[in-house]
Amino acid sequence: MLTEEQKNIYSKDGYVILPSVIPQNNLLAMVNDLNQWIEESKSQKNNYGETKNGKSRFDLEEGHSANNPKLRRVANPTDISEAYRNVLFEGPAIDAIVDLIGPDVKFHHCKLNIKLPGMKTRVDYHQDQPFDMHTNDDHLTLLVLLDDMNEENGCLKILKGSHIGPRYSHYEGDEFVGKVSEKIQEICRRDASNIEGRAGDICLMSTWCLHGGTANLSSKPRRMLICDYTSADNFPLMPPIVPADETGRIVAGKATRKIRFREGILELPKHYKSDSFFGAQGQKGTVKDSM
Ligand SMILES: O=C(O)CCC(=O)C(=O)O
Repeated sequence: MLTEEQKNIYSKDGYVILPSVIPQNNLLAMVNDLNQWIEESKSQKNNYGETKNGKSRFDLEEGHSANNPKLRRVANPTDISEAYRNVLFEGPAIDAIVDLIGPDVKFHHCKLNIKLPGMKTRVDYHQDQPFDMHTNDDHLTLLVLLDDMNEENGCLKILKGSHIGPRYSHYEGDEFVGKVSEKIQEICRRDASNIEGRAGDICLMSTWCLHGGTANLSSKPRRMLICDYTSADNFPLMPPIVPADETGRIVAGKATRKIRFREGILELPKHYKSDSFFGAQGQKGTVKDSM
């Protein structure tokens, strides 16, 4: 499905954007479920909904209310929605992933990041693998745009080529803060490229890419689905931070008992207490959410 040029872009930059990959009916079904979850959140004051590790599934930004809903994250929508399973376990996005880390591919976990107009949620620069260390680097993050996304509504930003290294610490002293140091953040804020596109586009990004995103300053929503996959011979070095019912599910090819290792030194994260990584990064949620 990917051209040689697109594969080369992924190798060189650490990510590639593919336009119009998600069929319109799948996109609409996902957006409908999400609209319903936003509607349901209006009757809630604190984070709510159970996930596999006892954390809340629905994570609310500080100041959330019925009139001004601020649902910022839904953990593993595949646990509760067929619409999301239909896109993340089969179909064209999986075909594209197979071209980069296949033929045998495993699902790890997924989440929705939501930036509605007026919300403050931002994402400080980080790499994804330090949250879920694995035995090798055939590990990527699929981003599915559920809305048109650009600088104004808080698009994702990626530092080109940062997947090549170094592997940055996401600690401040002994505390796992889920972001890189201020010095590296500054470089990212200066040099990172905008990931802009239309609803239904996807971006495939190495889990070593430095990336983040500013708040939505526009009157349009910015909702994005984020999903991690690995090659089948890539094994987690720790229990997932956001475990899904289907973590480890083979979505292409076949399973293996053989583990492929990389060389080098990795720094394991700590499982943060808050319901989502926004708490670990120091952004306030509702009172129930311990930081
Ligand atoms: O939502 C965004 O703008 C960035 C999301 C992200 O980087 C993440 O959740 O890992």
